[in-house]
Amino acid sequence: MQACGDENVLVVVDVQRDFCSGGALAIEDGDAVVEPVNRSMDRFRHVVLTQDWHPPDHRSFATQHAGRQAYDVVEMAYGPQVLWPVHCVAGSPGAEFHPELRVDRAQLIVRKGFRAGIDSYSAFRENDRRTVTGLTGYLRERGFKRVFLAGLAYDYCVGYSALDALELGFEAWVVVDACRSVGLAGSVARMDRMLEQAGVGRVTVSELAG
Ligand code: VGL
Ligand code: ZN
Repeated sequence: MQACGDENVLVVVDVQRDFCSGGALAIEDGDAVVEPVNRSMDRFRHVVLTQDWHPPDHRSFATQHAGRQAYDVVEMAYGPQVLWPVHCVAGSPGAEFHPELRVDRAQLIVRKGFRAGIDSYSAFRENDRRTVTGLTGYLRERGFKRVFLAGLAYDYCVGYSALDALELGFEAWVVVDACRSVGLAGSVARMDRMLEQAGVGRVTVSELAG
């Protein structure tokens, strides 16, 4: 799988302290993505990073819902929403990228989830499916055809970004060994199924030819 061409871009999703060990929404083995993500970046000429970036009163936080707990699901105006522990608060240490992530390779950093009322899993469109981040326009304007995705978490932000990439007219590939999952009930199997049905490709880091 050719990676280095000018039609290919690697989008590295949310490799931030709060999703790694000791973080507020620590993903099991989350730190383990840093090495394969850095190795993937070596294969690409073009890299974009995303950063989950929430106000302290974000509606995806369980603390904003009286009587609810983290990982409960509530109905929002735009549909069901998982409630998360407070995480990736804009400007806080937990929102920083993992210290070993090769941030210097990024040509663009996209922040998402900064509107208090809407969560954003996809790097392209927020959970209401109408509010856009601007990434589609950026990637189209730069002439990219193929979007590769890696990072955290496979079953949420990586997966929904891949589905959107495809729906918005790009080819989409997930670099599977450069991702880890949150792993709520059934979430990994559900995302596996959605990606397969949509036609998102799966590739490993070692299959990426630079
Ligand atoms: C994410 C839950 C809440 C992710 C972000 O990056 O997958 N998951 N915010
Ligand atoms: Zn978040």
